[in-house]
Amino acid sequence: MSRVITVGAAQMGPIQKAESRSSTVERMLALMAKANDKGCDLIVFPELALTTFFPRWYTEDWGEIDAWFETSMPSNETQPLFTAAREYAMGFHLGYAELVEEDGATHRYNTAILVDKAGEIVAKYRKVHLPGHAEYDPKRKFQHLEKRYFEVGNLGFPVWRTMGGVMGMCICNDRRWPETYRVMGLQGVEMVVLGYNTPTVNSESDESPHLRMFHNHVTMQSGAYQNSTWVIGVAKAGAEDGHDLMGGSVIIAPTGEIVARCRTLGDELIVADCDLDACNFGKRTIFNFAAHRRVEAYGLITERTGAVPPPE
Ligand code: CDT
Repeated sequence: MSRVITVGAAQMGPIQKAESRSSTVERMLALMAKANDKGCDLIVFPELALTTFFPRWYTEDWGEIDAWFETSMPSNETQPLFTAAREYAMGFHLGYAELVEEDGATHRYNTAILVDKAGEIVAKYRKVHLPGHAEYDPKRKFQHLEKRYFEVGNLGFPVWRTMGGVMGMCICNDRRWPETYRVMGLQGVEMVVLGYNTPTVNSESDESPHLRMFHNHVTMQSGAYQNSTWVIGVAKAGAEDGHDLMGGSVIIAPTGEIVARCRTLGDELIVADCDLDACNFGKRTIFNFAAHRRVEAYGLITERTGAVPPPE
């Protein structure tokens, strides 16, 4: 018996600083309507899908920054997404900046949620691997201030049994780290959904856009193959106020193969029928963790953060 989830990867074109939340949500609703026409069970939106990628701008004015954050989910502006999910019986994944009062303090996270077909939030993830820097860096072509505006996520990498399978989430830079997928792989993950905002050029080097796209895909394809899981990677793409973000959104099978890929830098939906039972072969054979992993040799992975080469 197959367990097919029809997934729509909803790449979004640029969101300019001046674009309102409600205009962005209108664009997302149009993508949801398309996904419904194509029979999708789940639609995946990018990281920070409701706003421009604001960590590229430095400010010391937290009031200015907090305007990019959501203090409730759903909110008046995002409620239509939840209503559409219920109407279409289609789950969705959404990335957004979360401002929350917890344990008597204010916290800011780069967050993603999974909403089920009934329009209920069933899972929340907060980004663990925050890239960039915390202070203004005059040497960079542009800033990447995630370490300034967000705290490191405090929820780990859980998985959830929902949408008929074992689902996991991560966000953008997390996709480059093998630990991200392996922690979820050890919980039997069958589909990892993630969004990204990745500049087309490197702010610190002249790495080619082609190489950056290769790294985008090779990391997600390895994560999929080495854990025998589907990976859905969805970009916010195009030029946001003159800053180019790469596209290249993909749906990746548990074999590591790309089965669908976006071709534009705009709002674009790609769809694939993802059979969760296609994860079984890899999990039973070459990546049968119980049979083949050697934890006695992996201690450094959790004991050490930075690389320490042997003495000369
Ligand atoms: N949003 C995000 O995590 N972007 C990073 C860019 C890193 S460059 C400092 C990424 O890994 O794609």
